[in-house]
Amino acid sequence: MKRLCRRLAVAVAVLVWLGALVYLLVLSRRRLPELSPGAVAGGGGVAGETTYNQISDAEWEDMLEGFDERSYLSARRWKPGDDPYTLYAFNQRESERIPSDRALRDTRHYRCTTLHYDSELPSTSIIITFHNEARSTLLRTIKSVLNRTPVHLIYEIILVDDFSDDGELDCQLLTKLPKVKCFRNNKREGLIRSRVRGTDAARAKVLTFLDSHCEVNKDWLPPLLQRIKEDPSRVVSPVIDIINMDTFAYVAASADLRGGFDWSLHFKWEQLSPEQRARRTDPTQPIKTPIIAGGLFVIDRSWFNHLGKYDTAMDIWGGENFEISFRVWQCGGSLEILPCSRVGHVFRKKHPYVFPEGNANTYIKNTRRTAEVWMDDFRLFYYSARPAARGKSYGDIRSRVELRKKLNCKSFKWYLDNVYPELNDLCLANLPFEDNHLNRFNHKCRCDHL
Ligand SMILES: [Mn+2]
Repeated sequence: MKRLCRRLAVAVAVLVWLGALVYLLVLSRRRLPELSPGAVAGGGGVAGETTYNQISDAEWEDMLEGFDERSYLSARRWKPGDDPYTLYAFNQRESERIPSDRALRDTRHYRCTTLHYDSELPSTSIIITFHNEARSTLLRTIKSVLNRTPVHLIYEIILVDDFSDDGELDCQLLTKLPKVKCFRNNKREGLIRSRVRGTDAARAKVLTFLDSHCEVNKDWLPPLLQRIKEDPSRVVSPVIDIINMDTFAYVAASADLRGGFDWSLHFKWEQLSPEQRARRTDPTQPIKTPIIAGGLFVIDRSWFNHLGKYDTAMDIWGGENFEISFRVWQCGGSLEILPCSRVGHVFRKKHPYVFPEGNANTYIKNTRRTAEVWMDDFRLFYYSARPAARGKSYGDIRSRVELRKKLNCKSFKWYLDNVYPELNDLCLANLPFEDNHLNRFNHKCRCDHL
């Protein structure tokens, strides 16, 4: 009898202990979103504005469930007989077949799952700019964020509709989803000015830029926020997985890549060198990168503003990732890719939209501004590699030159020596004779192997 009593007591104790554990677990999951200091409710004319930070879990669920996805997706659907690539340069038909909340394979290294992050991380304003984005991909971007991010880390999701043809609708309808705000430009501004508009409205401590055809993967955000919390001068990006533009299959990208470029300021992914790889004994460690791809990254808001945001005289798309990358490195920050954060992106072969000034002209204008402001005499290498840039107008750069002076930023020589020495080894096959005086920089350009 005594024995039975003791057994019963043990059983009850275990049950109580388990019950308490479950209760605590539920409590921790139901933690209300944090109230960021400096939060300003109401933004004047912001569509769908409420005090998002006080949203309860019940309201969150109601909003998610109450969103009429079917009716949202019914507009501008692919019609049988149409070429599914015409509108967006990816397979629209396939994108519409895939649910907005599809499961994704966790593509991280298994050791990432053992890492721990601070329970107190700063919350972030997620900024998504778009121009004529397919509704299916835009919605999947947002839903993946809502489904795979701890609620309290999302301060708000700011959509900036860069004057899409669809009128007010695209973005307005999405404000029925939790935390989503919508701004619409009344003329085409391009990615750079649209982003700045989004950041000026943002209120969280940290800014997160996402492209409008992405899917974030499991635990994508905490690794990024952790690095910024430890050092706000870091600008961090996830490994960008590939969403196939034909099948929409989600494919893991190599985690041994970093951003690189050549003298024409053409971006490319680069394998880490054998020496760099040998030094990486821990595959979860951040990878320093000379340049970011530009579409997806996270930056402290004060640091972004302090560094001069973006060069808002740049048009439409392209080159802005060089400008911000050089600026971050030369003005005292750093750029890294975090292998334990994964975000998928639909890579396309061409732009689905028009550049009012033409694609090449816009790219030249934007990169020429970058070269003139940040590359010192090394800009001559850029002109040699891109002779078409020589005569093209690039507008007034005085305010950006001022900014560089004010921030007391380092030289491009410093950047080459310390951040991207590999570019020194890249030689110009057709360096014109008149540019031979570049050698006076004692630049160790190894032309002999050409
Ligand atoms: Mn994109």
